Amino acid sequence: MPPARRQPARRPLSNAEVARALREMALFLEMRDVPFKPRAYEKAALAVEALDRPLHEIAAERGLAGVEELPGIGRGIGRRIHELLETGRMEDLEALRRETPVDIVGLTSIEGLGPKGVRVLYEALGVRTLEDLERACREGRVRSLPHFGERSERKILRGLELLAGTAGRQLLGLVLPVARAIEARLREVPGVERADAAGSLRRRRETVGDLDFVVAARDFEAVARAFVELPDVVHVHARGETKAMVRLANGLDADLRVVEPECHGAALCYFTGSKAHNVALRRLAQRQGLKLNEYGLFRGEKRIAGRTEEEVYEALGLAFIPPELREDRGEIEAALEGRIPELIGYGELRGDLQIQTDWTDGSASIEEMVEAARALGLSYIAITDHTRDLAMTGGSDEARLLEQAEAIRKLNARLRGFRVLSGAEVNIRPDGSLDIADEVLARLDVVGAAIHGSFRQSREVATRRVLRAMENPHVDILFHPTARSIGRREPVDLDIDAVIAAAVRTGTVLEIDAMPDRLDLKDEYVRRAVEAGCLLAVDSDAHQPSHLAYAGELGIAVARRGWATRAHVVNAQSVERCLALLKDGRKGPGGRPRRTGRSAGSTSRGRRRAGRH
Ligand code: DGT
Ligand code: CA
Ligand code: CA
Ligand code: ZN
Repeated sequence: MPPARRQPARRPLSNAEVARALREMALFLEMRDVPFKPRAYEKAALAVEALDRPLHEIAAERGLAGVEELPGIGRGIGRRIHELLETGRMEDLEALRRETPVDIVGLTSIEGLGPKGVRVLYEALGVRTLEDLERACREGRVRSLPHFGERSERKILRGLELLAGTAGRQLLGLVLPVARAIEARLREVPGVERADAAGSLRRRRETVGDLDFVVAARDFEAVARAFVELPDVVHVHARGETKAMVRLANGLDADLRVVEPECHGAALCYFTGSKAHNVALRRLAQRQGLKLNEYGLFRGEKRIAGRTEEEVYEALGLAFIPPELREDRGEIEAALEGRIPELIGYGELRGDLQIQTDWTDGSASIEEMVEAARALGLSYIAITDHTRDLAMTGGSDEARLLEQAEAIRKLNARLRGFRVLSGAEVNIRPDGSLDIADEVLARLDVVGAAIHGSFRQSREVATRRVLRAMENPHVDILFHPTARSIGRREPVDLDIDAVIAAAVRTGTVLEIDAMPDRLDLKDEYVRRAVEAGCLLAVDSDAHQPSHLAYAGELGIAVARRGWATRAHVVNAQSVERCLALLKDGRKGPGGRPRRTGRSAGSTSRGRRRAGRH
C-alpha cells in the first residue's frame, strides 16, 4: 500500500524541537565567530529542555511575555522562540541556513569537528552533508586543508563509522518521554484496557530502533484511529484493522498492535522480545508439548495462558523475568531454577554521587540542586565539580575545592533531613596521576576520578592509567569508567576485567553514569562487575536540575540490565552506610584517616563486597 501522506494543520512544536533550533543557532553563530551569543543560545536550549511544561502551552496562555520571562531565556531569544512557535520558522535561523547551507547539527555531531571546521570544509570542498564529508575523506581531500591533516581525516572517518553504527537508532533517554506520552494518550482512548510500549524500549536497551505499542481493547478501530492521529505522527506508513505503522516527528517509526484482552500478556511478551528470548521461550514450550505465540500459550487448541505475562511465565514453569533481562543471556535458565535476582527497583536510589554546579560548568547553584534532589525523594547528594585540568569548565583548584567544602559545611548546618557531601570529579591524567593534591582529596567526602582526555591510548597504557588512579587511596569512585559517548566517541580501550578486579581489590566503586549518551558502565560490563562482587554507584552526572532524574530512570535501567540488586549500589543505601562503603578501611596503611563513624569490625574488605545472590 502506498504510504498515505497526511498534512495536518501545523502541529505545535515540542520543547525538544525548539531546543534543537536554538542549538542550531548557537552553532551557526559560533561558526561566524559572533561573541557571547552562541553561549546564550546554548543556555536557552538547556533552559527549554529543563521546562516541565510544553512551551507552546505557555505561549498560548501568556504570549510573548510568558516566554521571555522564563529563566535562562531573556528578551531577544524569547522573541525568536515565540516566532518559531507561532510560524514554525525562525527567520534569523533561515537566513543563516541560506548563507551556509550545511547540515551543521549532523556534521558537528562528529567528535572533534566544530562549527569552524565545518565552515572550512564547506568553503574549500563544498561539504554540506555527512555523505559529502565521508566522500571527501575517502578521496583524501580533507588532509590537505589548513588545520586538518591525515590524522583528523582518519578521526573523522572513525567518527562517521560510529555514527553509522547507531544509524537510525536513538538514545533511550530521548525516546522514553515520547513513548510515555503516547502510552498516556492511548490509555485515554475509550475501551482501552491496557496500553504499553513494548520492544527494546521496554527492555530499556541503550538505543531504540523503533517503538512498539501493544494495546488491549475490544474496539480495534478506535485505537488504530487514535494512533494515526497522535500529535507526534508525521506520516502513516500503513494501517490495517489491528495494526498500524507510522513515522513520528522525532524521526522514529512506531508500530501499533491491538489485541483482545484475553491475549494481552502473550502479545506484550512477544512484542517485548528480544527476538532471541522469544525463540528460547518457544523452544522451552515445545519441549513441554505446548505452543507459544503472540496469542497465547496453547495445549493443542486450548489456550492455557495469555491474559497476563505473569500467567505465561508461570505456565511455562518459570519465575517472572523482568523485561530488562530478556536477552537470552541466561535468564531463562535462571528462571527455571528460581535464580532471578531481586533487581534494584526504579524508586530505590537515596542519593546521587555525581553532580556539577555553577561553581564550574553546571547551570544551577548547590541549593537549587538540593531542592531538585529533594523533590525526587533523595536524601543526599555529592557535589563533584570538575577540577583544574578541565580548564574549559572553569575547573576548581585545591583552594576552590576547600572553599566549596566549607560552603557545603555551612549549608548542611541549615538543612534538615538532607545531607550535602563535598566532593570533586578529578581528572585522571594520561599517566594515571590526578590533577588535585592528595592532602585536599583526603578532606572531601566523595572523590570521583575520571578520564576526560587522551582517549585513544592503547589498551595496555589506558588500563595501567586507570588502575593507577584506582590505587590512589583517596579515590572512592571511578566515574563514567570508559568515557564513551554513544554514537559519538568510542570507549577508551580498557581491559575491563582487569579494571573490575582492581575495583574489588582496592574497594573502588564503579559508576553507572546515567547521562543519556553515556550510560557508562554499560549493561554488559555491569553484569561482569556484579558477578565479581563489585560495588556500583548510579549517578546522574547532572549539570542542571532536570538531569537528576536520569539516575533513577536510565541509570537504574542499566543496573537492572546488568542484574544488579540494591545491595550492589552504594547510593541506594542510607548516607551513613554509603559513606562507610566508600571509605571503609580500604587500601590499608597510607589510606586516609577514617572520618565516618564505624565500628572497628567494619573495616574488613569483605564488607565492602556486595552480597551475592
Ligand atoms: P529495535 O526496534 O531494533 O530497537 O529492537 P526491538 O527488540 O524492539 O525489535 P523490533 O521492533 O524489530 O520487534 C519488537 C519485538 O517483536 C522483538 O523484540 C521481538 C518481536 N519480534 C519481531 N520479529 C520477530 C521474529 O521474527 N521472531 C520472533 N520470535 N520475535 C520477533
Ligand atoms: Ca522496536
Ligand atoms: Ca518494531
Ligand atoms: Zn566527567
